[in-house]
Amino acid sequence: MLRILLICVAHVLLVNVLAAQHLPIDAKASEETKNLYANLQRLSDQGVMFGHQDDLAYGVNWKYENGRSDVKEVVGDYPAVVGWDLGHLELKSTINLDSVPFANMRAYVRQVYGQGGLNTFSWHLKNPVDPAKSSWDKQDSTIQQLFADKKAMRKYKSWLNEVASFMKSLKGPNGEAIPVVFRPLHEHNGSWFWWGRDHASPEEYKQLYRFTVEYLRDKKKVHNLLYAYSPDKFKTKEEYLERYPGDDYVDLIGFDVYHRPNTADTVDTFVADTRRMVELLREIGKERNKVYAITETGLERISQPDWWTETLLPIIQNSGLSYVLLWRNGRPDHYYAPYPGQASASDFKSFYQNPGTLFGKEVKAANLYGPAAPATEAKAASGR
Ligand code: BMA
Repeated sequence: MLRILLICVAHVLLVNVLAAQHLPIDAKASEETKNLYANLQRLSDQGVMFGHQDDLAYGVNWKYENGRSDVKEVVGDYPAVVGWDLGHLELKSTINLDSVPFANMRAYVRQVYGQGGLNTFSWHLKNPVDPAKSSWDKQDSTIQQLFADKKAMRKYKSWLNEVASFMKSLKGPNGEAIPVVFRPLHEHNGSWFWWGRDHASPEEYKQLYRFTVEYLRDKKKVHNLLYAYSPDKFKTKEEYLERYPGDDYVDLIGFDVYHRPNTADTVDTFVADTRRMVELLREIGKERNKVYAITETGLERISQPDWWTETLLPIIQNSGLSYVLLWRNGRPDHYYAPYPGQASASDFKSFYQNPGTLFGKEVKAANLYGPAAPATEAKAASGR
């Protein structure tokens, strides 16, 4: 009797340990990738990492100057997360669709990793059925044609081969593959990309997402990726999950949402609507044991000087989000993070100081790629 009881207790303990351990969908994920995934989960209890697209590559009025970052020039610290885009890698171009040289990108990824931060990748790829056309091609039935047309499929596979070699070429100081978040086929519940809602059925989208994961993971044996699923804004859980490829294909769930003030979208409605989406995401994340994030956001040109503490902070505070990524500082009329002298710079400093936000120094202290230790106070450890 006692023996049976002990076996039962041991079983319960084992099940709990396994459930608590967050494992990526790739059973062969590298050690650092597994560590990263468990640490993302752990760190999300302590604060939300701040991210910025192309942060090290350029900012408002500068380009490709080593060590620079608009964020750092305002708060004295790099973002915790930096986003990159692989668009045009598929064409074997040496620069991406926003002119970032892929050779530089590789070096920036290494820099972020060396600083203990996280890299994420989106991919504004061309249309493999009609490669002259961009991501923004609105041709109906592209996915269906892709699977029906051998030539188009060969093209898509050759593009994935480029992605696979690029991802494998990301190496840390000891030759280890740098783990990154890959967020393919994003904003698919909008219809502005060829993989979008009006151009494909839910099943077709899922088929393409699954194919993409399986090709990179199983065929090309890329083992340093965490996969993100990230539609645009949504209203209900059902809508969010309509095109979800399944728990075996997704590590991180997120969504993209931009603040575009107009008469219908005041600060209050934007905060309330977005917070609601975050709450739905939190529920889905808990149910499916997935890390969750706001994968793109921002107010273009940050015309509201207190946007950081009055709009973004109430959305992300005590949310369990892993990170929030602001879009790129592309041009003086198209930027989403402040730079010195920008109207929201001083408010951004308060946002930085808030205990709920995590930047470069804090993630460095959290050791994202090391064995997942029990929760520690990242803020305290970083000395901020
Ligand atoms: C959009 C804009 C474009 C850019 C694209 C891909 O939101 O920033 O200028 O080319 O993202 O990065």
